[in-house]
Amino acid sequence: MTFMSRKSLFAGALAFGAALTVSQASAELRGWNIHVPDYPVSVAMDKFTSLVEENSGGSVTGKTYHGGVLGSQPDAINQLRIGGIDFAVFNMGPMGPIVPEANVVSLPFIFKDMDHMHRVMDGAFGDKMSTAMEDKGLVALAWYDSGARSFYNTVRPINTPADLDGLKFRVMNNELFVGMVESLGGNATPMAFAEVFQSLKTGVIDGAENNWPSYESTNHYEVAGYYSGSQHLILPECLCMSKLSWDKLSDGDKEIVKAAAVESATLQRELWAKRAVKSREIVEAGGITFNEIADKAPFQDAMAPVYEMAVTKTPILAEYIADIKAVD
Ligand code: GTR
Repeated sequence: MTFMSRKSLFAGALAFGAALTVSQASAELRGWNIHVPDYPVSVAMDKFTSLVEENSGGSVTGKTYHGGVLGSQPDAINQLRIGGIDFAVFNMGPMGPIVPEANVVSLPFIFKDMDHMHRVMDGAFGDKMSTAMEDKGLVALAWYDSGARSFYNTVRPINTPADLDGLKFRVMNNELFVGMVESLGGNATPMAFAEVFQSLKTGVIDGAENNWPSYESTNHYEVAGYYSGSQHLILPECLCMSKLSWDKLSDGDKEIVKAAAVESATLQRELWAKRAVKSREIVEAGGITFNEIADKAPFQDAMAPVYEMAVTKTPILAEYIADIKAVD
């Protein structure tokens, strides 16, 4: 064999190797996640991909890109719909602009508590929501937890709606949340999650709202030390797959993916419960001022225009609200 032919053989082998890598890489499902790698959502998503890989004997593989490196949630929802990313865990709050039916879970105080939310989402209502999402290209595989969201800010404790007066709060991308803050007398600005820390620090906003784990994992507690237990939103999160990616799977692989998602949700809920306690301890040790809100009725009463706005825009929500209320 001449030097030349050995060289071309080597080049051929390299090209073959590269082609393999490319095709393997394109077969790997890409997952979007906004959270840091040790967050309950992130650990559960890693469990999901490892179960899928193991149970499919490696025919389906996936990797989750944590920390929001693939962009903000509103962009990622659109990316998922067109197959730019294959799976993701989305908070249902910013889902409303794409799936109007999803706005029902973004109605403040719609769920009595976390257990009630689980009973609703794990029952027939969850299936109804999945159907609405599938019509928009999103296959809901399982429901994750994200606790209850409360207001926090840099200025003062909130005990009554009047305490929001003159304060500017970041909200997630959904006009219902703008309505929610404005109905309480505050100002609201939709903003990407990743921008909140800097905006709190520089005074672009005075506050935001979130659950204990996100308040802690983002370090927002270091710059906005008044956390008031309004618990106005209990939002489920969805482990979703792009319908385009889902439709490419064999029936057997679909079953494997679905089962892995459900198993990962069980883990996520366990991790969530522990992290909520731990995060609260961390922020309290970090010196935040927490107050319970003794009387939540004025906050709840102020939400009437938000419910009205939602139902006027999407009349079927009247039925969905009744569905949720009918679950004990
Ligand atoms: C978190 C949630 C994220 C994101 C974030 C936010 O609690 O898990 O998906 O929605 O809140 O406020 O944007």
